[in-house]
Amino acid sequence: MTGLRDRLHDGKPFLFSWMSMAGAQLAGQMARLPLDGVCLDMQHGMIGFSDAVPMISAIAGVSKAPIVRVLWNDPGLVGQAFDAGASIVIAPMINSVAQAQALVKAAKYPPIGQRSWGGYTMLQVAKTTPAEYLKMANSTTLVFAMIETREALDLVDEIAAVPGLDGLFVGPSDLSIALSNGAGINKTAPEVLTAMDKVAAACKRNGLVPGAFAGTPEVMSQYIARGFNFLAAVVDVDLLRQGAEAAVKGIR
Ligand code: 3PY
Ligand code: MG
Repeated sequence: MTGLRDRLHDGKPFLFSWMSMAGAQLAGQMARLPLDGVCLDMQHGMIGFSDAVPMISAIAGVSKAPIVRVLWNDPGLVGQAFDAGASIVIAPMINSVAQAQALVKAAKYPPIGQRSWGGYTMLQVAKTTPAEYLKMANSTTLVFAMIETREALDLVDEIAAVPGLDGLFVGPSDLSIALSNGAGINKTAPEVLTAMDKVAAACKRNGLVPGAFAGTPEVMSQYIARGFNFLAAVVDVDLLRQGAEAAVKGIR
């Protein structure tokens, strides 16, 4: 998407919904919410590739950013998500410089990486020709490495310095499990917030966009206060439950 990179670098909160459920109709509705994009969670969600293709088109169809969190840092999956029209790919569990370099290699065309050419839906979504797409893709499609382990945290400055990476994305659930040695999930535990300061500083030093999964307004406002601006704000399943709870509150 043209303008997306500048929008993410302008520092203002870029808030998106997080989808676990499959369905193009549902994705179209989610894309109409007052948010900036929709992320398909293909790691822990119930969304396969043939589900994702029409969902991405439905999101792009209302000029919102289609984002995909891929199942794993696998070059095939990263290329496939971009070929299907994703504007942003988030890859889980990036724990070394080599893994971050492999991610960039899969996500960017030469001279930055080695993304393989092909795919038709990306051209339909971008409404452009192959020649134009090739010219603009390295700057209009963005790739985020997830920081969610102790190893990643220890190496966060080195990972952030990998050329071609556009941003870091904190997975606070996994990070809190790691930092508490498995004791629990706490997205705003003091050690998690301290770790997030380290991630935000690494982003700042390297010109990367700082992102994180938030999921609730309380968590989100704490992350925004720490400099994060690319944020998963709401989750489809939670919205349904919260809506139903609000609808019957006081009645039963
Ligand atoms: C995490 O918090 O670990 C994530 O991967 C985001 O859901
Ligand atoms: Mg995670």
